[in-house]
Amino acid sequence: MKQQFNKAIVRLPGFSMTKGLSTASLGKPNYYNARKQHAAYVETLIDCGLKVTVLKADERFPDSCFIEDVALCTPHCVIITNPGADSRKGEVNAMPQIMQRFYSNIEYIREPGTLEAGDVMMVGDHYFIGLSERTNEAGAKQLISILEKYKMSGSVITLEKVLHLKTGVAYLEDNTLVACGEFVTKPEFQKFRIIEIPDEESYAANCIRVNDKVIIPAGFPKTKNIISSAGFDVVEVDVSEFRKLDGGLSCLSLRL
Ligand code: CIR
Repeated sequence: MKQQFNKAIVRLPGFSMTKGLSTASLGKPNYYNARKQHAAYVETLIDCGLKVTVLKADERFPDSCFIEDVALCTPHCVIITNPGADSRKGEVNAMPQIMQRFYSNIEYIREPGTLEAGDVMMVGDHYFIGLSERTNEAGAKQLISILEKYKMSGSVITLEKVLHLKTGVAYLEDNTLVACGEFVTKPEFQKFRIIEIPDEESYAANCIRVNDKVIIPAGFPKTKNIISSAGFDVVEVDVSEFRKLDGGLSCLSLRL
């Protein structure tokens, strides 16, 4: 069954975003441009039919606009994560109160488990969990038991090069994956139709299917072409300021 979303939750970036974690070597993000880009991102989600809850910026946590990492939304429960990055651990404290508006079942990943939901890709009621520098085996194991409690399932994928699983792969529904680099040849993914993103546009592999549209980052013409030619309705959003912090399109929202 195709996943339909009707809500999204985002958190505005704060001035402190300039101190966010980064390996990108693309310079510091410009806060004012980031706010403009974020507003356009929210508009795009609204155009895709979502009701968007916009949380205020939390200056204590420079990476807190990447809200996808701190909660995994499933149709049956939400799992509040325990980020692997020390500077991000405190981001989760605000989440139970926010999520109780949307969920009656709230679960938690606890120490020694760490997990960031950018490492989790939903395919129907199965969840692929990337083992990364941020998500460890204990975290993945806890997540799998929680999923099983709600009659869902999970399995792990080991990452070699990228920050998060969804940095390099996205599920577009219809048995179709967008994948780049190490994910193109993963045995676990061979049962899917794989749309391969060329290495020079690898950033665009982090895209999201939201109802009838596929949202991709602006500035990646080959990706736009490839995904459109595969039959999807593609919309572009400029998230270049967030790219400077290794953040992709998916990281900026929780979709439920
Ligand atoms: C971080 O390193 O945690 C942030 N600067 C970027 C997080 C991006 N999130 C994601 O890929 N899911």
